[in-house]
Amino acid sequence: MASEKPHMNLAVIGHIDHGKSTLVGRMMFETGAVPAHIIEGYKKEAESKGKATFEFAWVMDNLKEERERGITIDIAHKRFDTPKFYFTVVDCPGHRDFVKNMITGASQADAAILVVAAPDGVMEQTKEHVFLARTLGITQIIIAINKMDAVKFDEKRFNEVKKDLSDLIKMVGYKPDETLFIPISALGGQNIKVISPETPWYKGLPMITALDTFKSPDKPTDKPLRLPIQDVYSISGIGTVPVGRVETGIMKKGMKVSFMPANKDGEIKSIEMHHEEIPQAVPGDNVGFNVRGIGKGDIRRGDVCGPAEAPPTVAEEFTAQIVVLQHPSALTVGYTPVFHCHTTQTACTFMELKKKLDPRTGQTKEENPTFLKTGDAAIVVVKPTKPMVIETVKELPQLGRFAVRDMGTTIAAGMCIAIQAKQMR
Ligand SMILES: Nc1nc2c(ncn2[C@@H]2O[C@H](COP(=O)(O)OP(=O)(O)OP(=O)(O)O)[C@@H](O)[C@H]2O)c(=O)[nH]1
Ligand SMILES: [Mg+2]
Repeated sequence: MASEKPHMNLAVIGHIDHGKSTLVGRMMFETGAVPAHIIEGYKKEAESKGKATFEFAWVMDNLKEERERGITIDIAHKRFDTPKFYFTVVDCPGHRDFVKNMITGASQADAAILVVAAPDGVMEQTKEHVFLARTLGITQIIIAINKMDAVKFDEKRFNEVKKDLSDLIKMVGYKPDETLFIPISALGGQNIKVISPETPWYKGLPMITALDTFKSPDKPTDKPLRLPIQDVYSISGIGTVPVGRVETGIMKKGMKVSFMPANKDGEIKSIEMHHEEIPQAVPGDNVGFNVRGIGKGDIRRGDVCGPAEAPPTVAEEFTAQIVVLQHPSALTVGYTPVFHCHTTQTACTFMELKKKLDPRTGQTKEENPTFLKTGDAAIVVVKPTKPMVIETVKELPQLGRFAVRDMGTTIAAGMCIAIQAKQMR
């Protein structure tokens, strides 16, 4: 059954072993999404395998290798409810070898919890994840200062870590004064559902209540329609039926639409969702629709449907801010990997490396660098090898973010900040 509550995709990020999976397991337990006997079972099994204290993490870490190594490798999706929202939680791995999986997780998220262990404080992947979260467009973040039991629930240590984190998040553009910092123990359960007597000095909200301070992701219905095509079917007696998810705007029956970069026009005859005809589709709706004037061969996956009077933007070139995650050597002008953006996969050439940025601060480190390597953030100019729709993150964030892949790995992630549009008509 579809829930009546608004839906939020929540990423849980932070350095390895800081307790992300344990926190997610704990929140699922406290909200009733996982029953006590399951945790009890994991507890016995984990103890017998020399992995005591991992019972909550095991709710998330289902892979055999994850359990043996006691780390998260791939992202996992789980659902739980608070009074206001239903959350799909994406538990991200903290290990540096699995940052690409963290990116996939973060790119699906509306908000994030950053988990930082009180004994360690800010570590390498704390910084990296914060920067990536910001680059990937996560604007809402709550900070959990975890393992407070391991520092005897000491207010002084909490304030030290909070201070370092405030400096860090401020550098990438989050506002520390508007951010909640919560002292918790994911393992012990303190300040998760209710405020614990162990932290009489803490005057804020417990974790689960704090989640309800997030603002629901707005349904961008006031923007022009953008529906990236996932597939195109030809159904006898009906005609051409493209399918896809409405990212922005509203699709209505009778509407005149354009498909770009195919540059084909048509009129919406009918819209169907879950095998029922509907008069209009809004952001988040996965629909099939029948268009008058379009043949099956005219459009394909990666084309984007928009209103005829405000068609999707086809880029001649675009300027992007990227973060290089993993490149065996150096990324230079002329390099042509595949950009994955909405439903399109298009090879694009790096035309210009404009500036290298400090990934921790976003400040310019070098003008016109000759190459970029793993860990670098940069502003670059990119040219698609064939026509492709992309929009600026400022106008239509849903169509402005991308991942860059080559030979089966994610090389970089980024967002489009300016477009030199191609004249289509
Ligand atoms: N003392 C204490 N230990 C904790 C707490 N939360 C988690 N841990 C322990 O920290 C270890 C790592 O926990 P995980 O939840 O697997 O950490 P993670 O951040 O998901 O790790 P990766 O997914 O590999 O990045 C386990 O031994 C947990 O029991 C806590 O509140 N207090
Ligand atoms: Mg984990």
